Amino acid sequence: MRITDVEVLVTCPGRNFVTLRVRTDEGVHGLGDATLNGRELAVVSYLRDHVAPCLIGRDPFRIEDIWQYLYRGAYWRRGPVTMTAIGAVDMALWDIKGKALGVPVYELLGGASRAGVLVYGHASGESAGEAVDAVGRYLDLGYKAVRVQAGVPGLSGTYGVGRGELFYEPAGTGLPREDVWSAEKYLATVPSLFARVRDEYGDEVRLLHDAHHRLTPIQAARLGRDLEPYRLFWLEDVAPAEQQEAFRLIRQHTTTPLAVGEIFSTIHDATVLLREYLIDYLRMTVVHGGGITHLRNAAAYADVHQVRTGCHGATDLSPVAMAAALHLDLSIPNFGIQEYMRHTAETDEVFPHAYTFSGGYLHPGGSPGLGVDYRDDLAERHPYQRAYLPVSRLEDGTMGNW
Ligand code: KDG
Ligand code: MG
Repeated sequence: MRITDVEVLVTCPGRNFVTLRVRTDEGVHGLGDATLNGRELAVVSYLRDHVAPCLIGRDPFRIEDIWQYLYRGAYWRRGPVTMTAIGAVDMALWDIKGKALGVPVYELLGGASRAGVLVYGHASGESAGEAVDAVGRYLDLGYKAVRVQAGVPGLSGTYGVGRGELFYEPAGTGLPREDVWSAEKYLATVPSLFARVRDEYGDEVRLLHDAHHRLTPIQAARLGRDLEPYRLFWLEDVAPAEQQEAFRLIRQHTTTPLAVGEIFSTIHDATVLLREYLIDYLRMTVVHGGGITHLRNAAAYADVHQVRTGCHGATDLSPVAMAAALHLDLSIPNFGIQEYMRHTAETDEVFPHAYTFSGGYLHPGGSPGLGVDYRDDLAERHPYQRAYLPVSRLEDGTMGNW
């Protein structure tokens, strides 16, 4: 089998997605997600101008060799644009191999290690009361784990607070929106939010929270300690993820489990965190972390350090990346949890998929390959629209971390 064509497809069914389609001389094609939120067209060019010409004529079954060729061969390694592009190619090749052999990708990865993939949903509200009510709606849908975020009084546009009942979409069209941030105001509200959620729903539901890289190490340590009575499943990105050494201080102060890694592009971003047992969950994902091939290696390295996976699964990861994550989640020994931010109906129509949700678990389904299609006819109705994540300023106007 040979690769004959590589297409980079851009569509905006409610938000932008970049999809790679790799075609072969035997009529089998594979899909990969190449979406990098707010920097989509950089990956389009990387793939179209620099990667696609190198793939034509290659054997798509040689997944590992092509991964190494793209990673080692570029000389310029790592970084989100490079690793998203490699990730998209890698997903598409696993998809082709599964389809050609007539098996779902998880069978190629060693088979199912569990019956389903535990997921968490996103409950949020402008006020703590609204967020508490939103948790109830997720529990009614069968979720066993819920991330909880609430607006902070006095601050506009707090991270994680969604529109509508089930959807959260931080990216907006046009230039970046500017939000206002105060760690002091935030820290004063989070513990009481979780006290209310535990009071209302008891101890069984797994609760998660994302601080989105905004605290200093000592603020992060304090938040972790203040949340201990509410036994969180995890506290995510409690300090900027690239400051691995900062987690030494945080870890000394709190037993709240920590999750980091959605912005990591290779395992080299997490070596201190893992080797020194500073985190409990690794959030790297297939699309921004070099595909199934690299994430499988990263998960194995995490497993050696008793760290479980908790793959990023926000709306900016297309259903193709979600499916790829689910095949990996189902197969690896140290799976922890999968983020599942639901896509809108418009998005799901462009990407019909075999994965299904039931009773708090997702399953990738039994279709050969990844189990996701791409409807060109619908995708073409939604052309790319410039969109960005917001940026964040402190109350005095200084730039902060979004
Ligand atoms: O593109 C960035 C979003 O995916 C990110 O802000 C969402 O932090 C996030 C999460 O945990 O889903
Ligand atoms: Mg996050």
